[in-house]
Amino acid sequence: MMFFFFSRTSWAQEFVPNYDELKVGNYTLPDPLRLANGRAVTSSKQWTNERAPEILKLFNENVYGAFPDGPKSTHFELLDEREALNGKAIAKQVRIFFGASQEYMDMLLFLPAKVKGSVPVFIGLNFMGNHTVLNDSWIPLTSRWVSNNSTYGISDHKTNEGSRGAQSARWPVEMVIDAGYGLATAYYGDLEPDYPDGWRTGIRTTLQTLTGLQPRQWGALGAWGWGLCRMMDYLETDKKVNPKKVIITGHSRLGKAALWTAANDKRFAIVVSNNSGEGGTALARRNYGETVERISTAFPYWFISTYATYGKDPAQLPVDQHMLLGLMAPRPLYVASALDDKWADPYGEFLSAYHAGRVYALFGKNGLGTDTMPATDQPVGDFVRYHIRQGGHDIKPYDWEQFIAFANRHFK
Ligand code: GTR
Repeated sequence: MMFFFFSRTSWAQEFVPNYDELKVGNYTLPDPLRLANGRAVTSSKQWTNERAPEILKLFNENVYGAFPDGPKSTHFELLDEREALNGKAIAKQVRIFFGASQEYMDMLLFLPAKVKGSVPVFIGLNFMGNHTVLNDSWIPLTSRWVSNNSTYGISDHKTNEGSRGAQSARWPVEMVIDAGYGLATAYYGDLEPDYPDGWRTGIRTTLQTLTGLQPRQWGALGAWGWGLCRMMDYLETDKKVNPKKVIITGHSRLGKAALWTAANDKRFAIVVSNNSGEGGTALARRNYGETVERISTAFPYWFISTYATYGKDPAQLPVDQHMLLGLMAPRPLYVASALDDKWADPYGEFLSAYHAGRVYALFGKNGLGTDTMPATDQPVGDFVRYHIRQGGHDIKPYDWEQFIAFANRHFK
């Protein structure tokens, strides 16, 4: 009894987030446009050849860990192909084998049935299994470990029929199809189950020989993101997909994973972060909502252990998140916040997007175009775009509408 009591009073109750803008504290951001040797970065060429690799390495060594290049997936099994959404879409289930191994992930891909030629595709991982994205009986239930969830009566880490479509509000498949886009998703638990010891059964362990990395050399965010690259390997082979027009998306922890993936893999043409917060788009040096100390204590396994050493003093971090966003340049980048999602520090997300604008400027591209936080539901910006919508930590149809309009604008 005593034991139980003690474990409950650990960090969870001690951490009191700051929600007072006046108490955020002063900070100086590291300069994205200055090389480690002190020289200024004045051209896009210098950025691409010198500064971007330097920054990528700093994130690798201090925050997320390694991001293995491959091996690319070349072995795919089409498990099912059928009409969906009353004939509006073609749905494919593709088993993607990692490199030459027998380990795999299962992708669910929707493509507009009526569009001729190849289409742009939104790609993103889901939290609860492919069967939770759309309520349709042909989508197999995931057999992997899932989080327990009292709403759906999941108590033994095994999913059930009752959870079909549980996440469909976050995945407006029909809206995406009607806009002429495809949608590719997979369960993040296919890569690594989301709990502290998940690495033991996830790809950080099972693919050790293939990646040449020890589990501790990367984190769960990297493992999840690496799966997005393997999905991309498949998309590059599907004639109905335009692989030059793939938009990488992610919500919350999966938004963090999407950003880290896009930083490493330039095949993703547009990058969309939804409510990704600390370790995603929010500036680490702002003490507002979740902090480096809190996230690296609550979810140490998402990162490498070095990250936690900055918990007490994030000013020592050689990077901040505006530099991660700079690594998206010159690709169009959308950063979405939500008004009641204070934990994610919406203003810190905005500022990060704002400061990434200097990198876009090197490419002659306009970023946000303002340093003033916009009003609710009033998106701003050009190549870097931002909105804060009303409501809480979630992905809403409003968010998707903006992402689709953004992709339309940049792909036309
Ligand atoms: C929270 C975590 C956030 C965010 C969120 C989510 O518990 O503190 O950083 O990742 O989970 O993924 O929904």
